[in-house]
Amino acid sequence: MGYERDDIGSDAGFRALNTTSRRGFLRIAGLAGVSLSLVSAAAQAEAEIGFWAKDLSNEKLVDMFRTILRIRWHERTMADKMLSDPDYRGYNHFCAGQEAVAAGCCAALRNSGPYDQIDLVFSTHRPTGHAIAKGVDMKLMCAENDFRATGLNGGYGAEMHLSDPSVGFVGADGMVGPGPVLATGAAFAIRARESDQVAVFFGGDGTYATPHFHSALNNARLLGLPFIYVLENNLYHQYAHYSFSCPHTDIAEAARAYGIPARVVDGQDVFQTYNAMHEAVDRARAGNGPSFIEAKTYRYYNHWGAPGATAGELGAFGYDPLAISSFRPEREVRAWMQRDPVNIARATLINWGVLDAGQAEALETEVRAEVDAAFAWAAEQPLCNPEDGLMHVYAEGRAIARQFG
Ligand SMILES: Cc1ncc(C[n+]2csc(CCOP(=O)(O)OP(=O)(O)O)c2C)c(N)n1
Ligand SMILES: [Mg+2]
Repeated sequence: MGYERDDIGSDAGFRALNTTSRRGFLRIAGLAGVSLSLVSAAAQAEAEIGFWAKDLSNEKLVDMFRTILRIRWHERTMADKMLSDPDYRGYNHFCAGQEAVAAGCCAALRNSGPYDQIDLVFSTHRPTGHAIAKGVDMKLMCAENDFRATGLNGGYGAEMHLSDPSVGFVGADGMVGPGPVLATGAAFAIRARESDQVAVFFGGDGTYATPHFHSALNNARLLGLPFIYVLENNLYHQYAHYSFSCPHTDIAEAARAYGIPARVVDGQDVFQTYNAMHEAVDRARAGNGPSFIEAKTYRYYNHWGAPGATAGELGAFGYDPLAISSFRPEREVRAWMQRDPVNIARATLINWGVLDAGQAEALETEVRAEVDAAFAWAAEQPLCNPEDGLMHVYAEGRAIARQFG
């Protein structure tokens, strides 16, 4: 069954961050690569990964922390709205706890520029963290998620159909499975155009047991595509532990079977996810084919909505009333919350002398104000019309029957 639950709380790396100077930490990091606090023996054995984050400017490092905070406060504000505002209509698959995967991976991508040069992200049914990290406008996303006509996609897409080509966020996808096939198709087009873009798919541990996982990886390897599969292993698909559908402890092993370089990283540490993604992006842009990153992570709330949660409090505790085949023990949720991506990023930056505690707090206050303003703006937007739900579904006017063009 996955990696041992006891390992989850044993965060030697986080302790190292707290007790060593930046220089000392970097020396250890240089020796140990990404595997400081890592959960997988396989990952520790492959500690040759470069520690790219040490070369980043302070501004870029703070920016990654800001992204984590923006995702986190978007999550918490939305959960509180659901629990306390009867007029709120949005639904959500919360990603609180998983922010460092989206933030670190997207920080290594090209997120602005013309559509034929920007890197592309294909997301899942749990898309809001990826969307924020890729640069989607938070106000427009808040309006979209609440079915407002001025939202990102006219208010008829909402959370599971968010899409913003202007930042290379191709979109969320309510179907578990097809995403990597779409992304490898895009990667094929990128290669055909001789562009140096990369196509990235974020997918859960639940995607392992779909045929798309295997065919996408197989074809990406055979064709040497600029494709990166970021697998967010949060241990569960809906209410079942991933060991119900996958025989591997590290799903990365499956990618290796297709001949694809694969890393297992601590998904709670934004600098580890950044490092692994940096390496994968370099490989893809150089024409050296696909990569696979498995980020071990955890979601604090339940599968969707915020069942079990309390307004103003982070996490859903206790027995999940919607559980079918399994449930998440309260102790497991609390253990993962000890390795919170916000705290890890903040502690690292303070330890490195990039920020002091006061500056970190001021940044968080600023982000909370931004998120509050985004939700307030969205709440004042006009609602969409129910009939808009069929917009762009059918062709307008006559469609001429034809075959082969
Ligand atoms: C083809 C398909 N089957 C079933 C579902 C219902 N469903 C929605 S999310 C989910 C589990 C996904 O688990 P995972 O890939 O681990 O992602 P996570 O929710 O943990 O982020 C399932 C089965 C679906 N959306 N699509
Ligand atoms: Mg999962």
